Amino acid sequence: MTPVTKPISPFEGQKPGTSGLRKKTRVFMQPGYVEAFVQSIFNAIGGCAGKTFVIGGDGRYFNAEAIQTILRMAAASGAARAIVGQGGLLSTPAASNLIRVRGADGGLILSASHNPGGIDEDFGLKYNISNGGPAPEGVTAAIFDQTKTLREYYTLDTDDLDLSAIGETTLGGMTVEIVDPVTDYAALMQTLFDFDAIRALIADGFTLRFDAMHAVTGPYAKTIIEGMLGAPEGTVLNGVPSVDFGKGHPDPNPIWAKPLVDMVMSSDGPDFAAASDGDGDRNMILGKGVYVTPSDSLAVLAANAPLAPGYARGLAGVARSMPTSRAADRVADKLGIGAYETPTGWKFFGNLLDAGKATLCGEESAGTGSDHVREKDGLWAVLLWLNILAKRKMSVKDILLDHWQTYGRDYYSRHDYEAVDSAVAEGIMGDLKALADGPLPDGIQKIDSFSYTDPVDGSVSHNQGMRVFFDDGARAVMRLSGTGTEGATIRVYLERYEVPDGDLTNETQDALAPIAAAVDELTGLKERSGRTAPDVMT
Ligand code: VG1
Ligand code: CO
Repeated sequence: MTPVTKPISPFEGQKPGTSGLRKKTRVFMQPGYVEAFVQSIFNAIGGCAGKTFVIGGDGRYFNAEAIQTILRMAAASGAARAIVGQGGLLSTPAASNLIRVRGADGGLILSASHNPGGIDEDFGLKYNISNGGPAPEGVTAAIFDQTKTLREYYTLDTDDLDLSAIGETTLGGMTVEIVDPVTDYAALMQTLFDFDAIRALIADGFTLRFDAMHAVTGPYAKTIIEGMLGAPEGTVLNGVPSVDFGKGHPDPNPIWAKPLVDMVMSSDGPDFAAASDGDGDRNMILGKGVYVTPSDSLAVLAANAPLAPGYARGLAGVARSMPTSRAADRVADKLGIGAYETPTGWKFFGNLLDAGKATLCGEESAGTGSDHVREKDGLWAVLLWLNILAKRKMSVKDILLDHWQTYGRDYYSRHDYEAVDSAVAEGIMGDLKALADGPLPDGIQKIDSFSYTDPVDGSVSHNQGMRVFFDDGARAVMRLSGTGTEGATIRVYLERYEVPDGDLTNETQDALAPIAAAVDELTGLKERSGRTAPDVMT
């Protein structure tokens, strides 16, 4: 079968954001759009000859079609092997794992993660490198450069492959290997956690629910939680992946997973509940009567990780994205290990993990992970929590309270203003930046724009969010989302520290109201964006 060369004109705006290229599904469905981006990836990485790629996605609308296109193009460009999740499904952490265990050269992951799916919703595509992690900025910049000058792409004129049957087949000169998406991932989890202890906890009457939100983690959670750990059938909710995620937002936060939150807040609710997002890399943790903020979850996991066999030797360091609360730093400080602050987006953790500087990483956006893969990992976080609960034999609420009594509490919340006019949002951010040079209003100690120098390769990333430090130690951060597909989303991150013997059980929004008001006064956020309140508070 001979490869065919087809002419193509560049598409505007194929610039990868925080996590790959995300656009409306109909944008991706334009003739040649996927081809242009995929060829740009292949060109940017120096071609495909002899390479092995892992390919899979979260199962959203257009997932299967995009995979067929990628397979034809990879084969036409001389790739040796494509490892594809059965039915085109692979969670993001499972794809990361497969790249690593199979020694693949890279991976193409089809997902818009927590964004809704469907023909009128969102689609996404990102490239991961051979360490299993998202392409770093140098690579995404090279891909974007290619998209601007692309003139042709290579493909085969063939029928679609059947992705439903496990086994090997060929496409041109490329071997296509369809694998069970769960097997290798489940085996990895078994090496990290004390499955016997968790199984005993559940057998002892501990109750839990896992909401897969109609997204990719359903099959993973069923195999691991209901199968290997023996939780009763029905423990996994919304466990069958659907192309439009049941018309919901597959975003595991108290807004979009409200039914689960309501369940654990009721008197006859389960002891533990969790949810994950479209592509399975995010997690939300709940205990009876309590929501654990992602920032607190990272800190609690860091303090307790050695209770799990995979981390028994202790942690090398902990890394968090800049907007994530400083709770994890307090744990690192006490343990005498490194604490790292990176820009938003998992790609910035890759070097720290590869260099063995950080063992655990986390983001306030419900992302936690470790050096077991190079992506955040929703189910991994759930299993680590279960392992800790099985060992400590305390409720989630008591573990959290005990943590605050030891380290103090970082009251934390993120307020999102969605689909704001882009020019207005840019104006708000620009004006805040101009304020940084002072004179500063009363009560504010410093305003700066966060820049990051990677401690491993020295690369520098500027403009990663505005930070406002208040005299009393509180902090607010503002940045624009890099994953949205409509207008601009302004994210405002608020935090305030309370000492261990202080008032640890305030209502979060009450505790942060003065900081939210100060941000509004400083930026004119509400008036300028035309909102009276945030669209989402997590
Ligand atoms: C958001 C989160 C960020 C996360 C990214 C990808 O980015 O804030 O922490 O890494 O989504 O997560 P932004 O630029 O919209 O703030 V996922 O699970 O959507 O791939
Ligand atoms: Co995700």
